[in-house]
Amino acid sequence: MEQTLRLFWAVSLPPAVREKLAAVQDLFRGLPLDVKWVETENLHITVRFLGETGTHLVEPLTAAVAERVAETAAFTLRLGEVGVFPSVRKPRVLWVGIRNFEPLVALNRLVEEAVRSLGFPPENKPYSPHVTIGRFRTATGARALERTIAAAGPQEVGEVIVDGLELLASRLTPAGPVYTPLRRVFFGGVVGEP
Ligand code: 3AM
Repeated sequence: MEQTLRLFWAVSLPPAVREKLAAVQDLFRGLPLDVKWVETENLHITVRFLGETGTHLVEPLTAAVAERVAETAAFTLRLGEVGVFPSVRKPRVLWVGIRNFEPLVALNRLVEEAVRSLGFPPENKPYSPHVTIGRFRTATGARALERTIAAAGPQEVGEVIVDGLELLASRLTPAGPVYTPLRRVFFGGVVGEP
């Protein structure tokens, strides 16, 4: 049987931005929430989740994405407000949003084309760019969460210059996911070490 890996494409975040996102998590740490905080080193922007994928597809996926982003220019993202999916009353995911998300939506479209060309089924929900900072197990503390988000307002998380994306393997463990970068694809189409 061929080995499979749980793959996704993501934009990585520089350490300084991840530290600032950890400070955003700290605003919520004192609340009675039933939440699993994303580890600082794991903070990222998902571009496209692929799921369990045969290892023979790593190279074709990399090549297909490199071809699609050959004409993409580097862009700068501004991170900011804090929000909750699907709603603050039924919290599942605590996220930090991206104010100028258009370039990420365009990038997602290119990656979508690339993965579809290799036979992956279409993503069944619209792409919504964000950084997940916490995952709720239950809705405990939803009211305190709502108040804290309103009081916190937009956060100064800084800017992220995006000049490429990474193919990551996610291994699920009882302690949380472990992400391993497999390939880095730079805009312009160059493939490098992650
Ligand atoms: O960092 P976020 O939360 O945006 O939610 C998962 C995470 O994205 C998402 O892929 C990223 C790495 O695990 N993900 C996990 N399972 C998924 C699925 N079945 C999924 N996205 C879409 N469909």
